Amino acid sequence: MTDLIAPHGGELKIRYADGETREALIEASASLKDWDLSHRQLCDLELILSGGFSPLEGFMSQADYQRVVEEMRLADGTLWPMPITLDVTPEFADTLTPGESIALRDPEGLLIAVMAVEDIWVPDKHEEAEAVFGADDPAHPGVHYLHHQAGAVYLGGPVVGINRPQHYDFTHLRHEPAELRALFEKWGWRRIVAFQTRNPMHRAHQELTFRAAQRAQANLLIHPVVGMTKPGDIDHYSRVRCYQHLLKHYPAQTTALSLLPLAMRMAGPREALWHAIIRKNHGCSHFIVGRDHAGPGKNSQGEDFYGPYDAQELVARHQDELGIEMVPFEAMVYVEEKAEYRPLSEVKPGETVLNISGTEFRRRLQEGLEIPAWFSYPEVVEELRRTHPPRHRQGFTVFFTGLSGSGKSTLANALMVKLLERGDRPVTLLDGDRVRKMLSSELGFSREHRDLNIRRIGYVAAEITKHRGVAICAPIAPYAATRKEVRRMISQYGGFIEVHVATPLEVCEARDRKGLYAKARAGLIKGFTGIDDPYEVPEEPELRIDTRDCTPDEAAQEILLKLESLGYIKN
Ligand code: PPS
Repeated sequence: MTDLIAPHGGELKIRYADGETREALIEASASLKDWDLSHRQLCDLELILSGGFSPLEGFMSQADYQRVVEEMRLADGTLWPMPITLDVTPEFADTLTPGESIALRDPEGLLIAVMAVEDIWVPDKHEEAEAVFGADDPAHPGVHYLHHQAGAVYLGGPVVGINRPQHYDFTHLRHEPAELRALFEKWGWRRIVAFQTRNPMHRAHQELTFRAAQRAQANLLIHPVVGMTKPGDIDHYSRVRCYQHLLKHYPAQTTALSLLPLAMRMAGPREALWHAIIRKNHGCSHFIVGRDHAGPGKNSQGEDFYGPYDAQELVARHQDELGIEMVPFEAMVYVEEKAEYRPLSEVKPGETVLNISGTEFRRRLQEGLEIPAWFSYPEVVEELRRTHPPRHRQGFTVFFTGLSGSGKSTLANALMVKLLERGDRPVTLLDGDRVRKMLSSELGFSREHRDLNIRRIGYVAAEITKHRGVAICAPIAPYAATRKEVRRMISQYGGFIEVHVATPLEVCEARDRKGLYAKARAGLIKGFTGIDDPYEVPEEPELRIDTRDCTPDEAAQEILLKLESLGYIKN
């Protein structure tokens, strides 16, 4: 392992083993317990190993963690605002004794590092949320992750790297801190200002970064996060293609693009401080902190978690010991009369300011509306339109739910035929009975089996939706929580329209097409939905249809109208 001295302060703790040590560790790992890293843990580990998180030498000990949470400092007093811990399940933790080493593996089983477990403890997550995120509010994505995804027990201890985490995308744009520092030296870049982003960059960002570089008399490093960002963000593949287009709009040889495999926490001020330290480790001398840096949006009360310039204030307060200089920037806005961008405070009275918020931009993309040339570059917009088409070109799922005999299959078939008649997209029908034959033939009707069945349907429908087709599902799907899960799985790729086929039990039972209600009443079938197994009525479906009130044709028309009003079909 090598420690490099950075041109802008601090040593780089590179944690990869080489030669004999590596061979010996690989051999020893055969008898170690394995921990399969989550995506976030893999991102953290990659930056620990490469020195991006210097001076950390592993996942934090309890003493480091505690002081970081309380004071933003490691136990030795070094400024470090973010807990970096290895969270595991209590079951796994119970098998360990302090002093033992464990093998850290990626999802494919590749050995990434060996960790010497020194500390094992149960953290107070409420305290962590309050201190690190400023609120124990699940509306905060970092807090949500902490309570719902992170394991209950933390492990701390140094790590030694064996294999670099594998990346197959944009490999020419990925640089470890030492590589970036070497490139800066080769290019003769002495002052470098880094720009952090998790979003596509438009003209305002180009203006802001260009001005920041001028102000700092520095070269510019566009350093976007491609590890984990805020759920719902635009995927990094599309973003990187946009950054590549944008690069052409800077003067030649002044600006570079490099991708950072960071898992963001959206912790606003603390996160800004952390981002600055990471950029220092990557050899940068300056770091841009803009308005609402790493802001997570609104809290449960509908208010912003942090003030717009809280991040700048916190970084300014620690400027002297940071070893990297902040370049604070306020929002850049477009002044219509002058056809130019300016910082908000430089707008003169009477001038017209134009701005399109991120939310408004996404709406315009979704609805295929105009995005003006003053806002973004045509190549960038075209790139985003290609991967984020308007709703009428996205896929969607119509998810029928209702009692046996309520008419789900009839409606699903009628809808399928009408959509096929239109010919806009390929249509797949995942009818309850057919799914039970083709995907779930081994399953019965216990709660566990029903859930598994619905999850399988959700998975297939999500894939179809992702590929811009139409999935029509028609299972009973009696449990609200599972339907909600399926909605979440599918909505990230396109539309999810839940249709409650609300035909009352008496009517379904009177119809009893398959004779199953009679059998259920006679006790010949156990756990029959509506008889001796619950059906949880959907609270807010997109549509509720009672088949007593309309023909299948009318019901299908009603669904088509709904799809039209939501923008998924266009006449
Ligand atoms: S679930 O709960 O969503 O997994 O059910 P699903 O896959 O849609 O399967 C429902 C069909 O299976 C028949 N069947 C039962 N339904 C409910 N409860 C029990 N115990 C049961 N046993 C068999 C029934 O014919 C359902 O068909 P539909 O088309 O809904 O009438």
